[in-house]
Amino acid sequence: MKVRTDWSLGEVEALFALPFMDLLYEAQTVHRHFQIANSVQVSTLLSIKTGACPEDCAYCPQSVRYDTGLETEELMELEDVMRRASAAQQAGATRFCMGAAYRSPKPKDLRKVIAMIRGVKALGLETCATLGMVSPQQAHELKAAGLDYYNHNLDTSPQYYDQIIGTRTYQDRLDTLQAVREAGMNVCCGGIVGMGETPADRAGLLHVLATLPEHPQSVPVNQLVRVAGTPLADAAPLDPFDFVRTVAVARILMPRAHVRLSAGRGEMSDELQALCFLAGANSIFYGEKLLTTGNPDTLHDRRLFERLQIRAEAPPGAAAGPTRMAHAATA
Ligand code: SAM
Ligand code: DTB
Ligand code: SF4
Repeated sequence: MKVRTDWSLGEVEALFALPFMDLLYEAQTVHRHFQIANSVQVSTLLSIKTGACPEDCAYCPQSVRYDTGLETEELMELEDVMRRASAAQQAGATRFCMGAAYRSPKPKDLRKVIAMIRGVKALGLETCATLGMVSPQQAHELKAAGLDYYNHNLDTSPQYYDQIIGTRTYQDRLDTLQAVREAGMNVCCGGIVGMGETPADRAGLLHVLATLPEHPQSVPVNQLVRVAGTPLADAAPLDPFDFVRTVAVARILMPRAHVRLSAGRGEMSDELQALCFLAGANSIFYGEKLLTTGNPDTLHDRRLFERLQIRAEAPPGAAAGPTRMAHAATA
């Protein structure tokens, strides 16, 4: 088994076309070769700047163009972010991801975010940020501040992209990913399923991700959270097995990546989540809120890990051994 970046679209489509059980068997086989079985990485999200975003992403409650009733919030103060990061760490998260509803960060905002990154990093957490488009210069500044991961999603296939976003191009996104990669940061890049795309679009998205010059280190697979007021509020629900298929194909194509079961867990049964773990998902967002929408309650997640005998992945550099997730009421 080797890691490839030369997948053809036909090969990706053929994986999607496999009988469900054959696909899961192959995904779990790849998983056990490249990843630690029964271990799931735990990240916590915080929206450090909420709403009033000038972009028009059709799925997003934070776009200024849609009336979703969301309360907008200016960039948070450093001390508040630090309090939330400490709470997330106490609760067992090993990575803290700060999200801001920007098209791209302005210099004065970037300076403040950089102070947050330094602070969170000093706690011993892995740091992640998602701030929209960044230039090569900004990517270098973020790297110098100690940012471990930058999240920037492609969201869907190149073909379907225009139906979802009009204010920035696919190439803009690829340029940001290149800037992040060349600055030496880990890339966190995935997409959303359940936006009315076809199976060919899901294959198209994973094909682009798996043929980047280097695979993203993290691949979030989000299920659309349908938010009232957004253009996708009434999108037809996805067949849950198609969600699982997407996770499984991501695992097979990008064997070393952490595949994250991201948005949408709140609407998934425990059994469906277990199938996603079997398909190769090995990261989740833990904490009762994503950015603006809900996530499963932490007690429920801890119980789920116990019931499935899943361990929370130890932070990098920590002594080997099982880690436990604690109560995250304040995270
Ligand atoms: N503004 C920045 C950007 O777009 O890159 C960072 C924040 S943005 C909210 C991060 C990601 O969240 C988006 O790329 C999208 O994949 C995901 N997302 C946003 N709204 C979502 C929804 N309703 N359901 C699922 N995923 C969503
Ligand atoms: C990602 O792929 N999913 C997260 C994270 N990256 C930033 C965001 C999910 C947002 C879901 C909608 C919301 O809570 O606003
Ligand atoms: Fe803005 Fe990001 Fe939401 Fe798009 S996904 S509207 S860029 S916050």
